[in-house]
Amino acid sequence: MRPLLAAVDLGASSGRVMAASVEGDRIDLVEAARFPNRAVPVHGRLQWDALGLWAGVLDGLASLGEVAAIGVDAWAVDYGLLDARGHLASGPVCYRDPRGARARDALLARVDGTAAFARTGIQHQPFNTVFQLAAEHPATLAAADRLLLVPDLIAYWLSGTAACEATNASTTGLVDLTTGTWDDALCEAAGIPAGLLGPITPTGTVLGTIAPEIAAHTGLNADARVVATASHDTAAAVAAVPYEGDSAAYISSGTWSLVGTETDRPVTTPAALAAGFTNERGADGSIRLLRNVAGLWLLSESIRTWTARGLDVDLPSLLKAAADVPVLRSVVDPDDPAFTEPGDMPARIAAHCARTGQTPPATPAEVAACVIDSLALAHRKALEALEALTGSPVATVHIVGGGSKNTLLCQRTADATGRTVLAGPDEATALGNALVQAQALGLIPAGPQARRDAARASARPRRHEPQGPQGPWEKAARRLEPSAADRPA
Ligand code: LFR
Repeated sequence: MRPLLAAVDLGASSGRVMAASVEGDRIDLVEAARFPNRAVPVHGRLQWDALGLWAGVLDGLASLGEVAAIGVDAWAVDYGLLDARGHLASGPVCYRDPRGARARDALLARVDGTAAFARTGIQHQPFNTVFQLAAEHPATLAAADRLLLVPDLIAYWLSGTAACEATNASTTGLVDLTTGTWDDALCEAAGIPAGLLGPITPTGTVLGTIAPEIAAHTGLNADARVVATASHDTAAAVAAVPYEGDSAAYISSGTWSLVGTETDRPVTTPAALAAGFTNERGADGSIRLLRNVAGLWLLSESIRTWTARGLDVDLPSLLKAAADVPVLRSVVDPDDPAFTEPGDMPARIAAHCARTGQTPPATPAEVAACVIDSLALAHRKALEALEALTGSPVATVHIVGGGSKNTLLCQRTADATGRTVLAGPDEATALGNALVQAQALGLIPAGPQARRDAARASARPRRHEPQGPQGPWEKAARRLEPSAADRPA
């Protein structure tokens, strides 16, 4: 029988349990369960429903019968707090909650941000765990025994073992890149009690077998192991990029577009800080030098707004209609803070266009076209900045993740960047999650090369060649320069 692995992949808009069967040097994925996820306002904070996700995970696992192992990945930075008896004392607050931005400004007024970036490699995003923790009431932290990032929390509920997996730990903004351990000075400055953050667990560690109560509840085999896979979803996706050639970059496309490359050494210069790049830990200890671009969140939140108003919008028809809107009719900067929080996205996009002297999109198709072209343009800008930082030209761009199924986005990214785009796998996160588990169990050979070979054997990317001139994209990029935003409408 082929060994079966469960890849639990939790995203901002849905969670999945993927059944991954290992066949020789390749992994086949089948979706066993999918359940919705969203953040909701609770008593003045935007929170995730951790227990709802947990229920979805349990139901998905129950449908599998027997597995060799389970690995959990999720979005980064958010966490739950456990009390001294190991119970959840405080559930995860969503990274889109504005508390982080306020705490960031306060902390960076006391701490040298450039020096902190040089040590941790992590860009000062308002949602970083360090700023979320700085925003907590001291009494909340004093009462907590242990912090667990979201995937570690689920893995803890599955196995009873509290871990702090390395790829996701790096996103907290609290890990010293050189030593690979917590940066005590930053922890102290942010008011984080000693011991709240446990030891960092190497990626691929087998945490143990599932807890007996979980085996009983799900009907899974009692010897199913829980593996600390690359638990940051972006790290898992990057671990499964089927690179062709050396001069390739990746875009992990979903709620966010993570645009970057893999390097041996971090780039923590003031130029990297100014360009908005971050250095996260990869599955093999490599560095994921990347920039967070706001991503398809702008589109999913627009669809949510229209649906709430009773409009019947389905994604395939919307994208088909968007393809017929004149290219670059209007563009926005997806990273404008106005787009961060949940809300009426089409109205905010229209306001941004009006402010920058452009015709605001009026129909859903025009809004969708605006989002797609804006992302393609943002991808271009991020790749140019990446090339400038590393000094290495990028010839090919791998788009992986859910957004790789969006052929319009892939083609426009090829057009905007003037580079070949290789699209897929769309399940890169689950694939990377499963590949790291397979390596931990010795089902495929260790090391990045063997994993890439297995990723290539498991996925066949779709090719998009650039079409049309670059001129209009250059002109559009200028429309979004800071001075343009100040122009009267
Ligand atoms: C993508 C992602 C990004 C991280 C953002 C917030 O899902 O994990 O890598 O910056 O979500 O956690």
